[in-house]
Formats: sequence, C-alpha cells, structure tokens
Amino acid sequence: MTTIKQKKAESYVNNVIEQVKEKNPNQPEFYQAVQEMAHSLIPLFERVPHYMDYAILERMVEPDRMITFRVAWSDDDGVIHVNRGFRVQFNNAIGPYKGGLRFDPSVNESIVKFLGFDQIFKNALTDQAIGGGKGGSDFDPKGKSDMEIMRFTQSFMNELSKYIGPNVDVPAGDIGVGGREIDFMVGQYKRLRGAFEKGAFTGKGIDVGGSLMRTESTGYGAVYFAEQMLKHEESDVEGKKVIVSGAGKVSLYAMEKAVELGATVVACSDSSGYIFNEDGLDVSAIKQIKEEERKQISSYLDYDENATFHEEGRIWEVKCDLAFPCATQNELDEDDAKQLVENGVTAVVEGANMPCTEKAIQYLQNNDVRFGPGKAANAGGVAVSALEMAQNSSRVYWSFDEIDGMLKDIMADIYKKSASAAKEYDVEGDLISGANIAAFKKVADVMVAQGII
Ligand code: NDP
Ligand code: 2IT
Repeated sequence: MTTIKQKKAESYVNNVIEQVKEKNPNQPEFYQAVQEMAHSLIPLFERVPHYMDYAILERMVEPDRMITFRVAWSDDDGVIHVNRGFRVQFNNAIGPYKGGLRFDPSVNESIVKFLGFDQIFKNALTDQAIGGGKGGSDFDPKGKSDMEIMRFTQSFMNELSKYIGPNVDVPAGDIGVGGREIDFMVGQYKRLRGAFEKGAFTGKGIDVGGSLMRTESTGYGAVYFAEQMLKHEESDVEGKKVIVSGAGKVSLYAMEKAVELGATVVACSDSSGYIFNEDGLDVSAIKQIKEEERKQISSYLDYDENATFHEEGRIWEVKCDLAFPCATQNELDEDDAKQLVENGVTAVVEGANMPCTEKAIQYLQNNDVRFGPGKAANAGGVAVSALEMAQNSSRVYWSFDEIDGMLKDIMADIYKKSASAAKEYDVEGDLISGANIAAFKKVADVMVAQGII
C-alpha cells in the first residue's frame, strides 16, 4: 500500500525531474542521469523528509557553473579550426571539483552535464574529499599528429587555466584524453601560471608527477568490484567467460585484471567492430595495437590467426558469464540485454559511465542478472586520482603494490556501502539504489551543514 510519505516523496521527485526537463531543453543524457538518481532516492526521502525541505536535490541538479569557450587552433597544414570547450563545475560540497576531460566529436552540454552530475556521487562513494566536475571538447583526436594534439590542448588550456587549480578544480582524462594530452596541459598550465602546481591535474605521466597505477586503476577497480559482487554469491571471476566492450584505458586494464584472475576474455571491441577468440584474446597484443600503434582493433588478426573480426553485429551477441561495458554511454540497450540473458550472462558490471540504457538495466534486473552500476564499479579511477593528489601535496610517493592494496580496499568498501544502503532502505540486492542513496546522503548531509548556498 502506498503511504502518504511515499506519495509525497514520489511527487517531489517527479516534480524535480520535470523542472530539469523544462529548464534544460535537448539534454537527454542529462535527464537520464538525473532520472536514474532521483527515482532511487524515493525510499530515502520517505524516511528523511528534511532533504526535501532543504531542496537538496533541486540544488544538486543545478551546477555551480557551466563554462563554455572557443578553442581555436591550426592544423599541420596551417588550416585554422574552431572547437568548443566545456567545463561543468557541478558541486564542491566535499572537496574541489574533480573529474575528467573528454575529447570526442559527440561532446556537448548534455554529455558533459550527465558526466559531471554522476561524478558528484561517484566521487562521494570513494570517501575522498573530492567534489564533482567534468569537461571536454567536441574536438576529434583521431588521426591528429602529436603536434596538432599539442596545439589544440595548449589553446584549450589558455582558457581553462583561469578556472582550475589544486584546491579549485582538478581535471583528468576520459574518452580521447590520456597521459599525452594531460602532460601537454600540465606544460601549458605551468607556463600560464608561472608556478609548478602538480596537483592541478591527475593522470599525469609518472615523471611529470603522476601516480603509479592511475592508468590501470579504473579497469582493475571494475574487476575488483565484480569480485566483491560474485563473492556475495559464493562465486569468483576465475574460470568465467568474459566480454569487455571498448579497447581504451578502462577496457584494456579490465581485461588484463580479469585474465590475471583466471578468466578467459573472449571478445572486446572498438568503434569499428569487435574481435572474438573462443580460447581467449591476447591482451598484451591489444594493448600494443591501441596504446602504441593507435590503430583499429581489426589489426589484432595480424597477431592471432584464430581470432575473427566482426564489423557488423554487436559484441553483446557473444556468449559469456560476465559482461563489462567499458566504452561509452548507452552502448548496451534492451535488445542487447535480452541477447545477454538468453546466452546465460550472470553479471553485468559497468566500467563506462551510463553504458546501459534504463530499459536494459530493468530487463537485466528483472531476469536476475547481478548489476554493478558505473558510479560504484568504475570509481577506482577517480579514487586513485585522489591518491595522486594526496601524493602531490605530501611529496611522498607510494609503490604500485601499496596503491593496489588501497584500491582493493576502496572498491570493497564501495561495494559494502552500496549493498548495506540497499538493505537498509528495503531494496536489498539493488546496487544501483544502494550506491545512489549512500552517495547522495554523504553529499546532502554536508550541504545541510554548510547552509543554503
Ligand atoms: P578511451 O578513449 O581510452 O577508450 C574508449 C574506447 O571505447 C575506445 O577503444 C573506443 O574506440 C571505444 N568506443 C567508443 N565508442 C564505441 C562504441 N560505440 N562501440 C564500441 N567501442 C566504442 O576512453 P576510456 O577508456 O577512458 O573511457 C571509457 C569509458 O569509461 C567512458 O564512458 C568514460 O567516461 C568511462 N570512465 C573512464 C575513466 C578513466 O579513468 N579513463 C574512469 C571512469 C569511467 P576507438 O579506439 O575506435 O576510438
Ligand atoms: O569518469 C571518471 O571517473 C573519469 N574519467 C576519471 C576522473 C578523474 O578525475 O580521475
């Protein structure tokens, strides 16, 4: 039976979602992220109505600020191009804005805002003092020379440098932005600032002041999270057949860790298609192709004569026990979810941000597939970014094994927090609701303490 408290909470949440739609036309990814978050908070608002009185959710969906700017640069032939740069500084209740930069032609205000909004909660789950932000540009890094990448990132930094700093806003990488791009930004920022502020960026090269394990941390963390989920079912990653979408920073290290723990990774993809080998893919060869040669995934066939490349079709048609979507948002839809269930998948763990559509998630959950939401499962990357900030401030550097130990503990803690919040709010087993409630509570309590701002 629906209680009055429940009705009040539902109508409050629906009202906030409607306002978000009205105030932010044409931002479908942003509504999707807000909707998922807001719906799972109904049980919390029922029990703790003062969050509604303090208008916490209304305040959270409105970023502190959204910065957009022109990025003009010239290519190797002297032709001038103009791109758009973005940084959303969403919420700094618990620490400086923190989140990646994405360079991809699809980047727009909606994408940046969905990522920035989710980042608030992901960062809160790590229990480190980092707020939520995100940014990027509609610049396409594919096929660009190192010098073009350098000129673009310098121009991007000429403007962004005014808004960031180790205690203000600390960018890192995301799609299309890795160590090369971050190090160029560090160089230009240092020049503009006239000071060596290492902690203004994370994901730096090791000699530039980066942390060991930052490169591996998101992918490894997602697999550590999967281990926690499976442990709960008295199962393990060992012996499982795994598929991982993408072949980028997250995907490569999710595959590496899964193989290290005794799984067989039978398929992975990139934007051109997917590769498959029933007996297992050679992850070091894929790393060579994607990280060193910067080529498309079909080149893998030169290394492995038993593998096949599928330009048509979707990776989710491959039979597996565990699926890790690690490429991009909304890459796994309801039809893909049906196919996975038909093929006997037992768990889906999101390495990417919002890779599964709402309908896909519903279908998976209704069919008893264990689901690891991105906000929790891919938080290992930003968690190690916060460890990089800590090392930069203290000027003390930790070993790979020390950081790996901390990452394992952080992922286990995120799992525990999410599972126990789900239990406490009567949605046991639903890690999406659990993660959302635990993260929201942490930020909301600080916002209440800090007053109406
Ligand atoms: P990268 O740019 O390193 O890699 C992205 C990979 O996904 C590339 O291999 C790309 O292909 C592939 N890809 C893109 N679109 C598609 C598609 N439609 N189908 C199949 N493959 C596709 O990015 P990251 O690995 O850093 O990021 C991946 C995801 O993880 C994003 O959602 C990001 O927001 C999220 N994330 C990243 C973190 C990080 O620390 N880097 C932390 C937490 C989340 P191609 O090589 O052909 O371009
Ligand atoms: O989505 C993410 O968490 C990231 N791209 C990493 C952010 C960070 O600041 O390390």
